[in-house]
Amino acid sequence: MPHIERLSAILVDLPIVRPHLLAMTAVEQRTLVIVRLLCSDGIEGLGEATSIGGLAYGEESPEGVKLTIDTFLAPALIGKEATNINAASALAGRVVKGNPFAKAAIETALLDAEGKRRGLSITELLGGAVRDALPVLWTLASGDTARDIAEAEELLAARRHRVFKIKVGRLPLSDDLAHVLAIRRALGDRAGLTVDVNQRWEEAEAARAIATLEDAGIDLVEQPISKYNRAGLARLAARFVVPIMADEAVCGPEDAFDLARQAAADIFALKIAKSGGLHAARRTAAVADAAGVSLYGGTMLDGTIGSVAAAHVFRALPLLQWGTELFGPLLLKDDIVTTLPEYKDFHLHIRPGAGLGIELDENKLAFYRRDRSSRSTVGNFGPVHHVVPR
Ligand code: MUC
Ligand code: MG
Repeated sequence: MPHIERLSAILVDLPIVRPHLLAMTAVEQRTLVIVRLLCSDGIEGLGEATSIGGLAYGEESPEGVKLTIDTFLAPALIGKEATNINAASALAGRVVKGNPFAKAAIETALLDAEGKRRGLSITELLGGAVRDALPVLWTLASGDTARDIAEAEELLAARRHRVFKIKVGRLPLSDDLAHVLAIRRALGDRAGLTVDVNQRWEEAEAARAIATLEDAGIDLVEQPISKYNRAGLARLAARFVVPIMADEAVCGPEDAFDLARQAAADIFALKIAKSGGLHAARRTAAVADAAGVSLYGGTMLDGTIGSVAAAHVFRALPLLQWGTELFGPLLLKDDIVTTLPEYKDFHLHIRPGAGLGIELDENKLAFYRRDRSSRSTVGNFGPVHHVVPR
């Protein structure tokens, strides 16, 4: 049986197409942790972890993920069987409490390696695809109403996205609502719109704001109040017809169970990173299904490896009522992989192939890794693949 021979975590800093403004932080670039897991049979698995705004959004940073892997997870896992992913995940859970992003990156790499070994995609390892292409929205978060509208128009015309998530919570409530209503007026019924508050409103202002958003025909309201105020989420979910989605509040299956028990959300945003891995995300989804809560395929603005890993899970879910937001690769101005997913006709299509179906671009990795020895590597790689809003 092949064992895990080497496990490394590489910090990579990538430029993005425009700043991405959320309630709690302005994202100016993306830092990814790329996991390379080499097995004794010569097969290498890839994984990725990332965060939004360092520690501004959640409790794990890329630097912390690297430290957790280098210091705790790699020493425990090296020498262990590479093909027994459940045993490796259980061991990771024993030596490290919390740190779901680091664990998800390692489980991704183990599944990628196992898929390559067996000649199967990760979706196939998970039992097969229920759907191939995934609906994918785009987030309007430039911080400027006119620019958001122009961006949406361009992406509608390119048939890349027809649902847009609007980030609010940075501005006074009346300004935020004016921003959403202006986008609604401009796009009319040509696009679906959702709103993500990233926990910023108090319950009373959320109630006022959601009444306006509901009247304006917004499709769903994401994490309007603190993730800790589950009773408040339940009151909002009971009060309004527009569905309330839990994002920061729902990480693993235990959160899903408690939120469902309290009827605190109509929809869960599922993410492999916050669940702690691909299997844990599936367990979270199973709780939602059992409780009658709908599912949405979320992102931490993952790069291509993280997004494609999530796509493999989302393709295999029995139910995925609200599509996905796996647009992270499109936010990047340049990438460190050669195999890019395809975005067309409002859907994400991942490439066929064993494991993740992704190859690293070693030159770009050498250029963008934070610990590169010098800038001597030529960095003028030209534009990436996509129709990119500017
Ligand atoms: C979040 O809270 O949803 C996902 C898409 C996006 O624009 O921000 C992230 C995080
Ligand atoms: Mg969110």
